[in-house]
Amino acid sequence: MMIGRGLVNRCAALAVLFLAFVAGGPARAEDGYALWLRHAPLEGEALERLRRFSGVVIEEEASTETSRLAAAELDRGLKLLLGVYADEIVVDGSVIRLDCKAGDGDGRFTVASDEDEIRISGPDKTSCLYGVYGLLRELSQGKDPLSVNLDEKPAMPLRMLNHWDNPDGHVERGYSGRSIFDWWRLPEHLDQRLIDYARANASIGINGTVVNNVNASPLFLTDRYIPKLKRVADALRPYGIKLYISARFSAPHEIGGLDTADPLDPRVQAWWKERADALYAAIPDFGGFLVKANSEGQPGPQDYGRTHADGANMMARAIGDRGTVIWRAFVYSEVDATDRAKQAYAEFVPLDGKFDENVIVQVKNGAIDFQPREPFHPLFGAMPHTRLMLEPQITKEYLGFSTHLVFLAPMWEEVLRADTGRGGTVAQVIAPAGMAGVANIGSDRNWSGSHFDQANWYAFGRLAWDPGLTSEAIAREWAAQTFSREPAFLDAVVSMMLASRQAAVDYMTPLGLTHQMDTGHHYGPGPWVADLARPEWNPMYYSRADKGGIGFDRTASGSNALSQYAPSVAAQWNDPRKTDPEYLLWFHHLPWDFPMQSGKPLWNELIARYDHGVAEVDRMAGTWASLEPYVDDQRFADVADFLRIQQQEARWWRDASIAYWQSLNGLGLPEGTCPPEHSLDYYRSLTFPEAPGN
Ligand code: BDP
Repeated sequence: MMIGRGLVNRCAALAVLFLAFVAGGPARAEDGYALWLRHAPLEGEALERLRRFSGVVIEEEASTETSRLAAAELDRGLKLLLGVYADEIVVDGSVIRLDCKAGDGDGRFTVASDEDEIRISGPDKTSCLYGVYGLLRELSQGKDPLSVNLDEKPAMPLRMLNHWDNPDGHVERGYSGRSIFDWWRLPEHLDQRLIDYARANASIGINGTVVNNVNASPLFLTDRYIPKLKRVADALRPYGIKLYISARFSAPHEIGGLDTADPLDPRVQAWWKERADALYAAIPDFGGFLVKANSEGQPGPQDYGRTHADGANMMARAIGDRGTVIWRAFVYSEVDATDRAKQAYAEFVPLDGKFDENVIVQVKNGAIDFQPREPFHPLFGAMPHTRLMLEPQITKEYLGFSTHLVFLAPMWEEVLRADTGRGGTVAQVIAPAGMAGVANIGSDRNWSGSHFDQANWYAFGRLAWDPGLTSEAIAREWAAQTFSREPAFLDAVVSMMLASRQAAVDYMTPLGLTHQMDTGHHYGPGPWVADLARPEWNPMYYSRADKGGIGFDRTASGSNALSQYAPSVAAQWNDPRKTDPEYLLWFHHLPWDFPMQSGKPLWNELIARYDHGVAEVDRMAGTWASLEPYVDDQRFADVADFLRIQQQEARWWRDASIAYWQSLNGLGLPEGTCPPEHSLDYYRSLTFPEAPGN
């Protein structure tokens, strides 16, 4: 024990604590860069318990680059948790032992504690990495080191981020600055941020990343980009993360000198094989290609009269057993007039069983597009001979960008737990493949644009590792690591986070309404938009609102999208009187006076929902205001500012929507209801040319 040092430090600690007490809040300024890995110093009993440990020991034979990294992470985390006591050496103290093998498996690990040591073990290179992060997660929440016992393995093999980042640094649907991938300075310069990105991802079990936009530039397939990609892949590898790229289907034609990209043309096949070989020569563990084909104007096999399976298999054969082709099912046609919600199912179900083994089909959570609430996509369960992966959107394109506080875990939990009626829940259907989240990460100092959007990145990784976790558990562990371990803080902030998603649904698109966002940027209300080139780009297409009623009839009397679900699932949504109100207008077109289960007419219920959303946001702002003593100044103020924006904009959503529905139905407002603040013309006149991410 270094007594002199210890004494000085102890006084310093007392002084800091005293100051903090007097000031009524933590003294440290924080900007959010450290994410949930900030490991704020422990206090009291938790600190005393951790101080018994004298160090980290790696078993010699288990020493790989990754386990050395894991040891360094642990050392760093412990130092932060011990705060001013970090340099004290406890003679004969207990140790934390890392004892993992060098296998290439799924990264399962155990953490076992007794009086003498904490032992982290497992069969794989990544076991100790995941074990270290698992232990630090517990310690950071103030748990007793001697009672940490974990035995974990990931629920699914692929836990990926999809970055919609363009080579020039613009991030499509990005609300947190520019891309973190600096292709201009690569390969010579690799930003430290990429290492911190890898650490953050590894800490929540993410093991793959697609570094460029699904609306892909062919540049990523050129020789010039290979060294750049290699530099990034080399940096991510020790953290157990594989690099993938989005591949542009027409690349053989655009950059390969061929006059076609037809997947059945041998020259095209040879081109892809040569490109795959070049990538694998530089990056032996290259993950593979993600492909958006024949969707929203992107090229694809249908341009040559071929199917999605023809296209996917051709690329999968170029890669062989070295990697995976992930083919997106987000398709809807320019010419097909059927309900957009039906089109992916119609195109993909007939191809079930026709995809090669190393192809995965990636399906968004719902059949339309990352809306605040959608029923689960009917493809889940409907392709039993194809590996399906779930694609949720972490970046909040349709949920108020990074300025609205919306915790997305409840939405994903809802989807993962949905029973497909065809052999299991969505979580069970995707278990052989995985989850890919559209990233919300950018160059902003706090990574995600807002402090609370970090929770969505975190929750995505945690749910992909273990879809059985509850939103509440995830919110609690995230908030304890990110802000404060105080139970009173946690109770308040967790309940605020859990209510936030329903609040957004209610002030934006209550009762199963969908896609009412304004054109292009998708920020704010635009329910009146009806003049865009393609019908399914217009909010009016989705609301079907007129004088007589509102909602999209997807039963047998309408588009019959309902028939794409298993009969047992469809049955619960068939009768509007029995349909869960959250999905009511998704499946039914109903008169404004339709009697709701609540006893209110639909019109009154709709207004009550908007009001509920607005009131919830006010409540969130009030909760946050009461938490000032627990949060450092900068982050407290950042969140408070954004909540003020959200309060105004929840009202804007409510008022603009009500004003528009009134212009159609001519109905008055129920007694005691506040009228919209402005005229409909005012709401329609608002434009936002500077909106980010477009
Ligand atoms: C939509 C986005 C668009 C994406 C598309 C996709 O507005 O930017 O390219 O999804 O997922 O929601 O491909």
